Amino acid sequence: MSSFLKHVLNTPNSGAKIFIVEDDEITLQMLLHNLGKDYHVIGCNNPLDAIRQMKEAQPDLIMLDMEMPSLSGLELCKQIKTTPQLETLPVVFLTGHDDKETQLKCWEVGCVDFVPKPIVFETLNYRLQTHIKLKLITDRLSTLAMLDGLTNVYNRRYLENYLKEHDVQEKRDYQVFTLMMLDIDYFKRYNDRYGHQQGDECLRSVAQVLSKTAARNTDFVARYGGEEFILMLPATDDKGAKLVSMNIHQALAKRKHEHADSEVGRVTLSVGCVTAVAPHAITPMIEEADKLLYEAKQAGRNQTRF
Ligand code: GH3
Ligand code: MG
Ligand code: MG
Ligand code: MG
Ligand code: MG
Repeated sequence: MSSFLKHVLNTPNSGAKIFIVEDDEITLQMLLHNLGKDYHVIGCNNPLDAIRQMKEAQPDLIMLDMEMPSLSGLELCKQIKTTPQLETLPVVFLTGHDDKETQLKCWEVGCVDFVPKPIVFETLNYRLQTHIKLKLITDRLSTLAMLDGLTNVYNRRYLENYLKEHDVQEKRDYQVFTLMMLDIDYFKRYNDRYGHQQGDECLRSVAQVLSKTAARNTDFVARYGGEEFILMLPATDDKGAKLVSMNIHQALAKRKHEHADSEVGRVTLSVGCVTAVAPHAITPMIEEADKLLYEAKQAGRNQTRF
């Protein structure tokens, strides 16, 4: 088992954040007081404003009172389960009713647990710990599943999902968009001369250069294959693309990675760059970028073809 998973399983609460929606002020104060010792707790007595506050707070777990006059806990839970930033969060209901019908309604709207009132804090704490641990482990695993283990940029799986999402007709972007495919020059020779470990180091360094250069928060870098990367630059036109390309070549040159078996004596990149005016699908842009990358190689490497 990874040390992270062990750490989560053996830590009583990990300072997790709990968001409570409860219209009864006395119950809310009691919850804040009792859970506040072990968790970072946020209380909200207005269910109509809860979604907005939750999005801002990004909690690890949500507790909902069932009976609230302005908006019932069940309705609020349905809203949570259809809000992209919140839908995967564990929801625990608090209710004075523990009959079968009420319980079934709670499960049906997607809760992970159900706590009858009056609240028994000793057992509530154990339940919360279990749900929070599962949530933290799930978060960690989903992050790991989309990152490349060597370079820490997004992996091929993440990229494929992004394409699947984006290439559907109704989701196509209506803004200008730039995509680059980048490939390290003579990397086989690099490995042959400097060894595989230094080759790995070089890959990490190139990935870092790309991440630092494409620094807008909508930009992203993915490792496409062995020594090939893809750069996604939404809302970037051909002028912007030229600038980013120049910055990448310059930033890599600054790192002065020696490569005695290449023409210029240091590690360089060849790049194929495509800018699309909307609407566009991305998959054909990758094919186009691949062709341009091939041209860049043919033309002598260490350059970008647009
Ligand atoms: P070109 O300039 O035409 O791109 O030539 P190249 O040698 O870079 O291209 P080629 O496709 O012939 O070789 C790619 C090399 O990348 C071969 C492979 O050993 C190396 N490589 C792929 N993945 C990794 C990795 O994870 N670590 C290391 N160290 N090397 C890798
Ligand atoms: Mg109530
Ligand atoms: Mg090649
Ligand atoms: Mg190469
Ligand atoms: Mg290659």
